[in-house]
This record gives sequence, C-alpha cells and structure tokens, in this order.
Amino acid sequence: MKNFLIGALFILFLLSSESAGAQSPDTSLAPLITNIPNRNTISLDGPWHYVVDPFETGYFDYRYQPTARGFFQNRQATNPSELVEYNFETSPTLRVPGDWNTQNDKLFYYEGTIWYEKSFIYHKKSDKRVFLYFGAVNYDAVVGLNGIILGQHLGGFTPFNFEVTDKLKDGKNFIVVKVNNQRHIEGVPTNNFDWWNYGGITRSVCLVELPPTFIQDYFIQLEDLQKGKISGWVQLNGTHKDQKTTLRIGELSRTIAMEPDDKGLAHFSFEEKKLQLWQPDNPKLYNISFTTAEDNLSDEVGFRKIAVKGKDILLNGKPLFLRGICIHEEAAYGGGRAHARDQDHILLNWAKELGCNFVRLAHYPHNEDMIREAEKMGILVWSEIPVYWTIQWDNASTYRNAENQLTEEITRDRNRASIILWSVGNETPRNSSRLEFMSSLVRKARSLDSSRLITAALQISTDEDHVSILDDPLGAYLDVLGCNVYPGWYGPPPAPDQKFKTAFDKPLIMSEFGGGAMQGLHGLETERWTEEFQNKVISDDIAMLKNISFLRGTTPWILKDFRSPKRLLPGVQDGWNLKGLISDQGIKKQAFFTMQSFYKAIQDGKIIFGQ
Ligand code: GCB
Repeated sequence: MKNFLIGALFILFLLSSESAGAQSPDTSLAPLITNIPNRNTISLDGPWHYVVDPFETGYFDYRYQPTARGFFQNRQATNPSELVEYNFETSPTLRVPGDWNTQNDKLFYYEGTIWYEKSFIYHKKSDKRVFLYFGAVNYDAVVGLNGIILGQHLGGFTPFNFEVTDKLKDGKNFIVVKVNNQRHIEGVPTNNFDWWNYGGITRSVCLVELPPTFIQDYFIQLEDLQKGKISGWVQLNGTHKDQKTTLRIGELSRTIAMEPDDKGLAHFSFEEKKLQLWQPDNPKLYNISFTTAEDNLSDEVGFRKIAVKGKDILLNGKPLFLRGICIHEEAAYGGGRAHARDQDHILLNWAKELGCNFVRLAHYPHNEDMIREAEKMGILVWSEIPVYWTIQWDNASTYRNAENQLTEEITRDRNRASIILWSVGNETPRNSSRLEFMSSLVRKARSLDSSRLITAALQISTDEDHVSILDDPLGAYLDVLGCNVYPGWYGPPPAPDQKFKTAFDKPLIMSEFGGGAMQGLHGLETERWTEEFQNKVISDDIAMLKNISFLRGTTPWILKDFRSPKRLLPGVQDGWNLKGLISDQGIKKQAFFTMQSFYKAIQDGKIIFGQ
C-alpha cells in the first residue's frame, strides 16, 4: 500500500510537472534562504552513491509509463527471491560537490540521468525548522527525501532549497536526487553553447537548521552617497513574523530597531557620515548582524555606490575604467567545474596579476565563494545568467525558467559589494520576441535590485566603411552596453582607422575580444594557433579599443583555456577552447603580457578614455 501511494504520488508529480511545462520552476521549492555561509548548517558533502541510468529505468517501465518503482524509494531486496534491479549501497560513489565528468573517465561525455543517494543520521530537534539546500545541480534535479519526492529544480548554476522539517526522521535518513544534464532546445541555456556541460551535484549540499521564525533574507546598501544614507529591508519567515528585529553594525556604533509587518517585512534606513567606502584598493567590509528573539545572523558587507552618468561609470562618485577579464567557472589543471575557494582564488589571483579590477563571470552565475572572494580582494564583478545565443524567445515556460534563474542569482548575491553589473544575456539575436523576453528580464532585475547596473553582451549590427555600429534596440533598456567582437579571429583584422558608433549615450564595456593559441606553439604572427598570432590579434584589438571614446571597460576572452565539446580540431584544440591568456596548466601566453601592459598604462594614467 505504501509503495502504491509513493508510486501514485510519483506519477502525479511527473504529470503535474509535465503539464506545467517541463521548463517551469517548481512551486514546491521554499523561498530561497540567503547567506548560507553564516548559518547553522550540517554538510552533506562527501561521497554519494550513484547509479548511471541512461534509459531512465528508475523512472519509466517497459511501456515507457511512469513507474511506481522509482529509485526515490531506495529499495533493497528483503529476501533472496525478490527482484530489485538497483542498489545504491553497493554502487560506487561520486564526490559532492563536483561534476561527474572529471571523476570517472566513462562519464566524461555523458549527458543523461544519474541517480545520487546519500544516507545520513539526523537527530530531530523540536525547536528547529530544517531546510535541504543545494548550491547548484546541473541541470534538472528531482529531489527525494526518505522516499518522498520534494520537488524539481531547473537550471544548473543557482541555489534552491526545500523545507524538510516534517519529512526528516529521527535517526537514519536518505536523500535521492535524479540529476539530468541533457541539453534541451527549450532550456536556459539551450542545446548549443560553447562550454563543457558538466553534470552532477556541482556545488555543496547541506541541511540548514533554523528557529521556528527565522531571518530568511535581507538587503542592505548605500543608497545615497552624498548623505551617506544606508537603507534596506529584512524578511522574516515563520509564525511570529512581527517580532522585533535589530540591525547592529558594531564598528559604526549603530543599532537600528525594526518592527516587521505581519508579512515579516521591515524596512530601515539611516545616515552615516563616517563611512569607509568599499573600493578596489580598500575593500572595506563591516560586520553586521540581524537579531530577533529567536534568530541571529551575521554577515560582512561593503558599502559603495555604482552609477552611470552619460558615458561614465562612477564608483563612489568617481569615474572608473573597468580593467577586466572573462572567466569560466572551470578549475585550473584539468579540474572540471570549479566549486572551492582555493580554485576560485587561483583564477582571481591570475586576474589580479593581469592588472584587473574587474571580472566578467561568464556565462552563468558562479559559486557564492567566488563572489565573496572577489569582494575580499577588491575585484568588481559582472554576473550573468545563461541566456546565451538562441533560446526559445516565444516559449513562456523558457521565460519563466530564465526569470527564475535571474531571481535566484540576485537573491543570493545582492548584498555583495563586488557585484556591480547584472547581465541578462550574451550574443542574442535581434528580433522582437527576444526584445520582449530580455527587456522583461531587465525589468525583473531592476525590481529585485535597483542598486546595480544592468547590462548584456550585444553585437555590432553593421560594419561598413570601417565604422562599427552598435544600435541593438536592447541597448535602450540597459545602463551599460556590452559588446563582443572578434576582429582578426572570426573575421579580418580591424582597420587602422576602425571606429565605433552607438545610438545610445551610455558607457561601453568591450565584453569579449581575442583569439586562440596553443600555449608553447611559436611561429609567425600570420600562423594561426601560435602564441604570436594570438598576441597580434590582441595587440590589434588594443589599438582599435584606444579609439573608442565611450569605452569604459574591457574583458578579453578569456583568462584560461577551457573545455568545450565544440572545439574539435585534432592535435590543436582536442576539446579545448584555446582563447585563454593562460593555459589550463597555468602557463601564461604572450598575449597575457600584452594585455597586462595595456592595463598598466591605464592604471598609470598613460591611457585615458573619454577625453
Ligand atoms: C563568443 C561567446 C563565447 C565563446 C567565444 C568563442 O562570442 O560569447 O561564449 O566561447 O565567442 O570562443 O568563440
């Protein structure tokens, strides 16, 4: 009977998720809890058992009907004659967090379903609510706890959580997650993208223990630079949502008392004259804490103001040139999907060495540690959702999926001083349904966070008589224009008198340019794949960039060579995109030093834009 009920629930779940459109976010997810690093958590990282299931046998019977034998039940034969054709306990393990591709050679190219299982002991506490939190799972995760399906999450780069207070048992528990990284035409991203489709539970998993009414989320920012006005809100979750809440910033001797409304929301604002502002050469962070009768939550936050004025980007009121670099979330030295602080640190240190004060974290939200590490190191961040190339602009559930990923990204990171730009996409085609789709994302981003700038990586529309025109109508909705160009690599080199024009009175970040080289291959600068060729491309690009009066930032493509199944040239690419200024093994190519000199000249005031 119990099995029948679970089976029926499973079928209902499948049917309902199908009828809701497989790309829609699942409503059984709990509102996202933020600032996980400073919560009371129980880590579920480590080895998880796994079953590779390319035919989804744990899901469908031989008539391809949803089956009651779902692997969520984690069954084992109870007597020698019983037929049960899987067993997590005797299956091998994968490390969580981590992609499966780089943990087992047989899974290197695998795109499909893998079932993960983790058993753990939990002692229930009557005064605690418990949430199961995933940092990210790529791409489609259906999560079960003790045989009960909690829900589904789509999108490979953002966190999600379920409340499990009533579903946990005192003693032994098990989680089963069906992870599928198959690409879909209606997905975000879609079928076609230029990076490795690392599958698995790629970021940390934990249980979060919270009091009955807890501090779910908050937002704190420097709203008005002149007045030193700090403002924000705090959101409580639970049955006593109107309990008194205090914000304390010890170093500023500030204690702000709040009385949340019956929905648990309280706003605050105050003026502070002696504030030390967060900035790249002094990334000052203040310890803050929110306290209620039941909960206490601390964080380190930086106060700074980012704005645009005409063609200038202003940080704390002063014009700034963003000396940046694009980065994929891929660990150096063949490491696969990056997820750990030391891996992030390697990448950000290389960026610093290049002379950067800015990174474009392409093409999806990177892990939370990366953003926090950048914040500590004084590095500004462009954060992006994987609305990449050609997705289904007319599909309402694709839009909901993209908007959900944007919401999860902003919810997780809107208190991080390092992030100055939310990007709503990369190299998307010009047409009316895309404009509707992406301008709606811009509106959504502004509604979630009015304190940051919005951008997108656009493309040149025409290139005639040595004049490149950037007039994509999406530009009208953005604060900062991004633009990707590849002269000398995908087309002829730029003309010596190449000019750029735009219809918008806005700053431009050249968000991609460059070319590929095999590190260590030397030859003429006319020979493709040599370091000399790449260096010539970058040098020509720099000469071109110097003539763009509205240029306020550059992020060449890309810091480090990265894996891509689209890069097939044998003996040269072998599955790697080689446009890195540094090889995967950490060896700098010639172009690194050319870019470094350019940034040094900007830093020393020898090259000034906008004069
Ligand atoms: C682009 C894309 C980036 C690619 C790059 C390339 O325009 O935005 O994702 O990897 O070009 O290497 O071609």
